[in-house]
Amino acid sequence: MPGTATREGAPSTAQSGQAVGEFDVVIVGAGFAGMYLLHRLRGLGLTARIFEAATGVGGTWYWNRYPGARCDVESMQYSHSFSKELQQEWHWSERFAAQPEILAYANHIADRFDLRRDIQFETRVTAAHFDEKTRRWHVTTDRGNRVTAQHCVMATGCLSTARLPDIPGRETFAGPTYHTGYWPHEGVDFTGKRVGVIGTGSSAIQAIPVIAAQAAELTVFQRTPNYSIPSRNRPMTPDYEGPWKAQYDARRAKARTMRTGILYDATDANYGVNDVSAMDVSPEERRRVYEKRWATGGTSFMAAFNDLITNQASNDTASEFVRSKIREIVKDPATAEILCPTDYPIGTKRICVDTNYFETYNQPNVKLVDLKATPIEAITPTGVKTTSATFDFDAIVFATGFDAMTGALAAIDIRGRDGLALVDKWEGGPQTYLGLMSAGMPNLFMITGPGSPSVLSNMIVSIEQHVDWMIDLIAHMRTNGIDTVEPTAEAEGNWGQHVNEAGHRTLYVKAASWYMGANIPGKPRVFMPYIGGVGVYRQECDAVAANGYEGLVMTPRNARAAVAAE
Ligand code: N01
Repeated sequence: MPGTATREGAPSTAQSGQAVGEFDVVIVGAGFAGMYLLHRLRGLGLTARIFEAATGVGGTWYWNRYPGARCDVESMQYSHSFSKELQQEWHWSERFAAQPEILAYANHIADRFDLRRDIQFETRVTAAHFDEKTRRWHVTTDRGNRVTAQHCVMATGCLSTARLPDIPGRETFAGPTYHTGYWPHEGVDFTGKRVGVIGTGSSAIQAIPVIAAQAAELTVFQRTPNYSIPSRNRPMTPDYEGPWKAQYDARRAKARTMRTGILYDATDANYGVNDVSAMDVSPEERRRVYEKRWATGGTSFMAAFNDLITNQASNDTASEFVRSKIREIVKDPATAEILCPTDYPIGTKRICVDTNYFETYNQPNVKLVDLKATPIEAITPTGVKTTSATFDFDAIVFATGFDAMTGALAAIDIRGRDGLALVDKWEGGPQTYLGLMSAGMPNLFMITGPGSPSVLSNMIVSIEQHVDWMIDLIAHMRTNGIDTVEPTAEAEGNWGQHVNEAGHRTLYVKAASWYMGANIPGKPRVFMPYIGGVGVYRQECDAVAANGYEGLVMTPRNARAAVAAE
């Protein structure tokens, strides 16, 4: 795919022990979603095989090894709840764990639950075709595997297809280039180097302070400034960890009912969500609330009032507060102004969380280039040329994001009934039922797919909910002799409308964000995730199941014999 980065590190020879034959379920991806699904499928006594492109487990945490990478959901909550022993035994060393610790956790899960024997690494699934006669998926890989399965599950992640921008001359740069999403495993030493970073999203905002601490000179190329809140990360203490572990079941249960699947403050009566409009309090009270949230740190800033994402006037107060903080922190007024976002509401592009991001621009070795004023013309063998200057670098870092939510699915040749290609069906934007299935694609599931809360939520909470729901459905099919399941076109259309209407009731649609597909030229502008909230969404999924899997068509096994005999 043009403009898509290639992943490094995959060996050119096929590994031994390739999967052949038949499985109940083929899973694509060995991140948290694929691994938990495999574990649950074994519990049902089903055979499953994961194909994973990487050399190890961990998904996004395997690939995103850039300096400063860490999660902005607290580790006590960005972790699995399905095993009481696991959640009691595992110790997180910080409030927000860094990438190596999260990857170690993923590896621990693979070992603890003996998952590796059913995972084939270094193998990319290239195609999945539904065979109408046998009602099985035929899955092929770049290692020459040809396997069949009753079910095929895309556990491919929402932010797994990295994107390199189509800047003229990109290939001509003589020095090394890196993408944050495919960072070399051995790390990169920028000591004494002149480094250019292109992009200022969440990844860049985490990486820039760390790179600036090493590099001789760092130049940041910013097209759109971002709102960022300090993380206030700190070491885990027994005082914090103890109550969480003692009350894990109750707290996890509560988190599942929240809009984002997160308890911002587990000890607060309202769990850190201030159920008051920003317009219903005085300017002094608003400032007090924002100051407190700023001091607390993290994404709970967006829960400071209950209408920041729906009411422009309320949002304006939060946006202005963050701009005032940027102006306070950044000493050079001109640089501060360039760093202040002004043309979209706070939170409508993914809110960023940082450690010393704005402070970094006070360092003498750090420069900011405003691409709105002076766009990049080209990348040259020696660096970057904008409309007003040339910059020489020893290395360039692309922090330019992902083909989000649909990119990983579009990279696989997925064909359902009558050869229907998923990419053709989704030409105008993704169409799903509950973000879990798509009409015309029997027995094909997505975990945290478009149309589900996914990227607007604590991903592990959403992954567990999707997998648990899917497992119940597969068990129901087995018990009742059902061969295939797929949504009706009507149910899918209604769900799509519901997702769209929910998005348009918010300010999210005002930003040119990757939520809207706006970062990929030519991608349809559709608000892809479901903003209804994790708690509401769970109720909706549970109601579908309770109503006999409303909206899904189930074909019994005996109908298969009839088709085969035709
Ligand atoms: O990617 P992004 P990301 N010339 O798409 C710029 C999650 N995440 O990897 O906004 C110049 O946000 C682009 O500019 P613009 C999180 O969900 C989580 O940073 O298009 N610049 C933008 O500044 C996050 O949202 C965590 O104008 C170009 C940047 O590149 C998601 O991953 C940490 C350009 C891309 O930002 C993606 O974040 C990290 C061009 N041609 C990531 N093309 C945590 O949990 C693009 N840009 C903390």
